[in-house]
Amino acid sequence: MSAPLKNDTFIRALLKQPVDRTPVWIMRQAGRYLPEYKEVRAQAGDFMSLCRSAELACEVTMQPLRRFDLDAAILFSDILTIPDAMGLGLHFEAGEGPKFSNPIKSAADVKALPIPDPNDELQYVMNAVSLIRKTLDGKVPLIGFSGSPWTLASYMVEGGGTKDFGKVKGMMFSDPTSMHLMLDKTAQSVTSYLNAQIEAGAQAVMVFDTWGGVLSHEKYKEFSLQYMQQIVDGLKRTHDGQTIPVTLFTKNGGQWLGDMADTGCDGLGVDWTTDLSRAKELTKGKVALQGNLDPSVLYADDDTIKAEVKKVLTSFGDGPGHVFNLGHGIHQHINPDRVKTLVDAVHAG
Ligand code: 1CP
Repeated sequence: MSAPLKNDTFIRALLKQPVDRTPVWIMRQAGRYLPEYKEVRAQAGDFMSLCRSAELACEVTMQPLRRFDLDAAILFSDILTIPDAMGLGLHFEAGEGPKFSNPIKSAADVKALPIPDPNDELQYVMNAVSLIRKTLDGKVPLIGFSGSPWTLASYMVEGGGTKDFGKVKGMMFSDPTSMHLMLDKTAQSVTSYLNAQIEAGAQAVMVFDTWGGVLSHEKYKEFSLQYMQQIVDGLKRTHDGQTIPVTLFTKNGGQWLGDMADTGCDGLGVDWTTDLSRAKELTKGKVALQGNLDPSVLYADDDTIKAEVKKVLTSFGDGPGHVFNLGHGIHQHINPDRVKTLVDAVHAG
């Protein structure tokens, strides 16, 4: 048996149970805005070496928890570990973000795609999860995560980041059969990967659908939501006698919050373009809500940050089911002192 949680407000809020203060964590809370992260990153040499070392991944996961009174830790890894394990050859070019040496170009490439074994090619992630969980010793819960099938497919077909999504949308329109096969294989891979993270010690899981919001209404349901539904249906929802909450997040997905709530997930991430009071109406009390401060508020002074935090808390209003977060990841040029202001303001209420 592992140590009981000393602070379970994050889990309770996701299960819509009462809490005595609103829990808070920050998307990308471990990362380049922290000087101590940059030091470890330099020591590791490259980004994937940092992810592959359980000790270093654990160290950078713990860094933001030493500075701020956060209510959850998130595994330090990346969503692109799955395509890497499928053989696409992930690497990071200086200042350019992620790139794949072997992107998906044809129906034959899709057919040949393997479904990775999480306890083989991705064992390094499970090792990091176990070590982080042990190191946390029940301080706060550990979040495991993955990308959504559509978001992973975008990187797999584009070969890296993109502005217009031309290649992946081109494949979606011209060869929907191959696109569905790729999404189905990816959904199977994500499901077994997240279940392995749960077995290794993740106490909640989150699916990042960063690019679902570039799709039309019809295509979102067919090519993104359907496969997140497949994942929600396939996840272990209890482990070690504890409920494992599942959160879905589609950036720019405000109009689909009602459909997302119907998947049977526990929580939904909301970006800053949708007011939380509106998100509550759309989801009719079916799920908890996580968000949704504009990350750029952190460029402002302390008084402005406190006022903007208050507005988010007020927009959620009364009742359980709110996890405070940014509406997307923290920017790399933010001063960490401003993050402390934010976290303390959330707890002050
Ligand atoms: O050089 C560096 O140090 C790399 C920067 C970096 C970091 C800190 C990358 C490369 N990934 C990460 C960590 C990471 N990525 C976490 C860690 C845990 C935490 O939150 O503290 C998480 C959850 C992710 C998830 C991730 N990676 C997403 C989904 C969430 C989101 O922010 O939208 C996406 C889209 C990625 C891809 C990716 N990996 C890295 C970069 C720079 C990117 C974005 C590339 C692009 O703009 O398309």
